[in-house]
Amino acid sequence: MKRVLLCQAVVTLALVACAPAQAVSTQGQTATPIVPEFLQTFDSAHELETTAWTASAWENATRAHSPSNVTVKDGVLALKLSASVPGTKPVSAEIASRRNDFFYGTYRASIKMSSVPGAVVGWFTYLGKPLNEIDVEFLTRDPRKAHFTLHHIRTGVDQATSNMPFDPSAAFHEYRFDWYTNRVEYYVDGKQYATLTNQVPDRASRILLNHWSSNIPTWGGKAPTEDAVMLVDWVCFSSEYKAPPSKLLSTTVDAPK
Ligand SMILES: [Ca+2]
Repeated sequence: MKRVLLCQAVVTLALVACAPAQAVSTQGQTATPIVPEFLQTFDSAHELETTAWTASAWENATRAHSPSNVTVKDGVLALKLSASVPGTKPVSAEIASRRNDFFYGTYRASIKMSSVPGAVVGWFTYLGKPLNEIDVEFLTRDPRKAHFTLHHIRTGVDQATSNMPFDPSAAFHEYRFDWYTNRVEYYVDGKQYATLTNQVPDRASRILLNHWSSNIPTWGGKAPTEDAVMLVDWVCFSSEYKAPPSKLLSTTVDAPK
């Protein structure tokens, strides 16, 4: 009886405490380390959680990023690509996780895109040197097409595209990729759309989300002349491929005004 009570007390802290041991002997093998979970709901503060994220301020020859284009309101993260000003670089928005230990596991984000053409929507893992990157990208000028890409040392080592059966700017949807040692599986709202297997990234990385333009004719196209805002309701990572508990996710369905 005591044992049962103890288990009940512990279960709210650690759901696996009373479960049969799941560990298997890894003697003679290199065990993949369990990476701590990550769940950001943007619900507990009115500003970006700066212990978890950095708002990018870098710029290059073709675009800039402003931390002031990154805001949190009503439980939703907003990444604004500012209306283009002729003769200037597009002012974009990007956040990068401070943690850089994200590795094999499931990555999920609830995103509502802008209907304004000219933006690139990015949801990805990234390590610069050596290059390791797993992308989910959308171009708002061709809004229903998802671009799934792997970069490993070289850019674009594997890729696929899929057409979504809905308008991604009309509502939040869950965009997910599951990273394994030998493949990356892509899902939207729980439905699998693609599996990439060529040169799968093999280094721990950061998590990033961005909304940008570099006026690239063959990619995002000309920067928008009105503000374009990408919304993110929550982001999660689990090295055990678990979905976040639904009770922890907000019921946000509409964009804040
Ligand atoms: Ca939220």
